[in-house]
Amino acid sequence: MTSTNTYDAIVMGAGIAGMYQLHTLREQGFKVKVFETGDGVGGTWHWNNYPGCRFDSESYTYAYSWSKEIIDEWTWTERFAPQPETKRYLNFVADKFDLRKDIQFNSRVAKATYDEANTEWEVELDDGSTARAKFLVSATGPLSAFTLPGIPGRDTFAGESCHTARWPQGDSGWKANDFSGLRVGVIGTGATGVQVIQEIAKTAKEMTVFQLAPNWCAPLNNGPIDAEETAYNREHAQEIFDQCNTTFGAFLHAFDERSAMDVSEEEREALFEKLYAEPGFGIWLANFSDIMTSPEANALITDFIARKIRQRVDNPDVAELLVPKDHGFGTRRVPMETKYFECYNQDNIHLIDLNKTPIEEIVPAGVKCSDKQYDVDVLIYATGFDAVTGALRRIDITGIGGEKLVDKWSNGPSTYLGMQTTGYPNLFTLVGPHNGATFCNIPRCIEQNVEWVSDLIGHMRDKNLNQIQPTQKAEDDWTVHVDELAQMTLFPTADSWFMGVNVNDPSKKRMFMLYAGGAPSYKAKCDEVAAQNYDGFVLK
Ligand code: NA7
Repeated sequence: MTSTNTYDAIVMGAGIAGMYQLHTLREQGFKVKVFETGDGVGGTWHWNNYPGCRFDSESYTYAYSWSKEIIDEWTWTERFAPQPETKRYLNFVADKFDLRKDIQFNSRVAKATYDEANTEWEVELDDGSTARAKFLVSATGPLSAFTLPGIPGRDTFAGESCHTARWPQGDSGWKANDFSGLRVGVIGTGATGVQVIQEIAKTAKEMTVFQLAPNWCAPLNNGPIDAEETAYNREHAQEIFDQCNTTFGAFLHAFDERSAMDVSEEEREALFEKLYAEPGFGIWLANFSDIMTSPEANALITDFIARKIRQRVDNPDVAELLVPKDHGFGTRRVPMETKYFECYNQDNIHLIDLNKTPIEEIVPAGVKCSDKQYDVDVLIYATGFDAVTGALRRIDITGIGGEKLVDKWSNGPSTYLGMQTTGYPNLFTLVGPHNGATFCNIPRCIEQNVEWVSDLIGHMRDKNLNQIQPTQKAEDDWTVHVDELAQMTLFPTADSWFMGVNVNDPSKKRMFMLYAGGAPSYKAKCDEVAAQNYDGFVLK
């Protein structure tokens, strides 16, 4: 671009949220432009193409619900679809609705500045080109800004290495998931590390896993979806989506209303066993309702999962390394696994406890820990993300009076509904900090976020309004409310990305980053605010 193009709305990011935001605003007759860093649509499912990457949500609950045509024409092959299938799905949607014509790829937004005089945002891309719009919508994803560890010597490694969120393309060898003959090192054992480790274990000559902290993993219990089930899911799609919209996390799984303490030991064990054998997040989200709020109830499921790990891992010393000791089950994100623990029964897979023998440096031949050096050919960083606020922190966003968003949020984010922050009018943060979509079967809540924002923008056009931002009081109250809800749960008892903790960025404030009130309450609150003429916002 040589001159500045002007739109009604600019959307940053062409993942699930950005694609739907583009579609809805365009349907309402707005002129919309999407800027996307990558060279294709799909966001998370575009970038995270490491081997073993797949859903933890039932595929047919993760899909878009807003088009019967999509539901009828798309076939999910597995209960928890692998990443290539999801990427194909999102490309299918982009083609079907001709989304690409309004998406500019390979275009990272570097700066966004609010022009008070014209009540417009000006965005500047990495190449220096600019564009303007009345509304700016961030659809940059809560887990898109990946972090590499600041281990000394990282750049000296002589073999090949990558972060899981930037897996290099290749037709053969390790890039195409064939690790035969190779010694592989993996750093990180979160949800991603677990998925990639269990996949690499199938072909690697040798794998060394460098673990800082184990997580409470549970079986995914994946399987194929046959034609009969596909037909059923299509026919009952609306019921399935409706059911999701009634549950805490907008999954099919709803908490068991009983307390874990109110049933006999036999009954409790029976439910735990049943959930452990069932597909998906049920063990976390269809469990007794107090496992996430009562330390006593949580201790019971924690003990159950610990017993499972000890049963599945042959070497008791290795099993102990895989049993978390510093947090209860479910207080961090539960990685879903398929024979993950059994990997450690293979002679060629080694688990290194970085708490006992920390990494001192990366050297050309591999990883040097305090006791010895591990030589590897390929080094995989499954070290996670600057979660929730990371993508926004990497854009130079300037609001009213020249204030920088990064400065405003230096002590942790503050928002109203997780949708807006005062001083940054007409900027909407889909799946932003303290937004209900952050702890959710994400497309279900993305649709809520997008539709709410689209309705609001439509309302402003109808009423001839130019500007919206929250009152300071609404923002302060929401921030307190989010914290109060979190304190009613056990999430704050664990260090995790939910709590804004990132070992690679100690500057981040420890603060609950999500919304713990559940998807239905969040939606009800957003609907109530809209019905009360956008109570808590100042419109002019
Ligand atoms: P996570 O869950 O943040 O996991 C990152 C992992 O990497 C975790 O085990 C970290 O240990 C480890 N890590 C991070 N930095 C280091 C260093 N410097 N040295 C050793 N180990 C390190 O990210 P994921 O990508 O697995 O999952 C992110 C989300 O994506 C997931 O929750 C899903 O919702 C999808 P730590 O835990 O900090 O001790």
